[in-house]
Amino acid sequence: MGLFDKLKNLVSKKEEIQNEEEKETIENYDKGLKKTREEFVSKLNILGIKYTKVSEEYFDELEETLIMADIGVNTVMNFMDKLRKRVKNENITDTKYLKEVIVDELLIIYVEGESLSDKIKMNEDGPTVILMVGVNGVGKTTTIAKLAHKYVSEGKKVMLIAGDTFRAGAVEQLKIWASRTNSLFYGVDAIDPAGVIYDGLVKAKEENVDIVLIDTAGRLQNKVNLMKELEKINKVIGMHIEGAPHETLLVIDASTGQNGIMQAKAFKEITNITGIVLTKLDGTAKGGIVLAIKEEVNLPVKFIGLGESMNDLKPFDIENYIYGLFKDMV
Ligand SMILES: Nc1nc2c(ncn2[C@@H]2O[C@H](COP(=O)(O)OP(=O)(O)OP(=O)(O)O)[C@@H](O)[C@H]2O)c(=O)[nH]1
Ligand SMILES: [Mg+2]
Repeated sequence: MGLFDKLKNLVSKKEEIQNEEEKETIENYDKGLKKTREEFVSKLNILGIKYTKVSEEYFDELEETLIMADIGVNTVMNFMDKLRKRVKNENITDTKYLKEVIVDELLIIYVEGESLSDKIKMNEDGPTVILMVGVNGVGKTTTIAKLAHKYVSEGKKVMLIAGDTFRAGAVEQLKIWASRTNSLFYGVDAIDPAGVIYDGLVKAKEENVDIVLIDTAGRLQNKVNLMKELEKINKVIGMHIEGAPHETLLVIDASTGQNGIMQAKAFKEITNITGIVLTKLDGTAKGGIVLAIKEEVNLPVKFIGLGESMNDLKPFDIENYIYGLFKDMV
């Protein structure tokens, strides 16, 4: 069975799902990826009407469309090479059929790197520590709130630690989120985030917390300073809980496109990032960035932000993503 047939099966399978929770998740993906889908699929359809036969002009415009969806220039180049080869080898002349090949190849980009785990690493004996990093305004604090909401509703005891001691109001903002999500909170207005985290973890252990979410300040003006600060933070965390932090999640705003890719590359150099949270997918047509992260940064996307409400953060799932992106094509 070709991948495009798999897509058709996937779409009908998703549309039949009865389980309330799964249904909600799929609706979320559907809504959250609407802008990308409409932009990308409608362009692809228009292209197919404009050119019924495969030609150089078709390839040029297709390349442009893919780049506009922020799939990433390198990814697009490799992709176009593969596509040209298939067109030649399989004697494809019809753009209607090529559209299926395009979806096929986009899926292959993902299926190929399947070894990357998108699951959160949980600590079996003691608190699981998740450190949230990223430049300012990308959505770190709200993502922490969404994760707290998720874990609390799963019956876990959650604590938020305000490691962002840099921005005025950041501690108070996290405190409000802690109370809204029924989480414990630790934070003081201090100069040294590592010190605050140290004290917070003492309290987390006393309280037998299951999950600790640590907020940090978003600064990348000075790479050396940030590296030193994160080193210090990591050392403090590791001193308290062996093997922690269990996850260091880099938050990226999807609407920043290639800039987000640059941030991922920079952060990867200065600390051990274990996964990406891609926020604000709902507000952008640049949803192709998921594929670019995979190819160009080689880090797993663990969660995606599909809106502003507490339920709008979802574990990244390739099937749901593909459904959200291509459901109108079948
Ligand atoms: N539409 C949408 N908005 C989001 C999403 N995630 C975060 N936001 C919004 O992005 C804005 C910034 O979010 P914050 O969580 O404050 O970002 P931050 O990284 O903590 O920012 P600093 O603390 O200033 O570094 C807020 O208005 C959020 O509601 C998302 O998935 N979708
Ligand atoms: Mg913040």
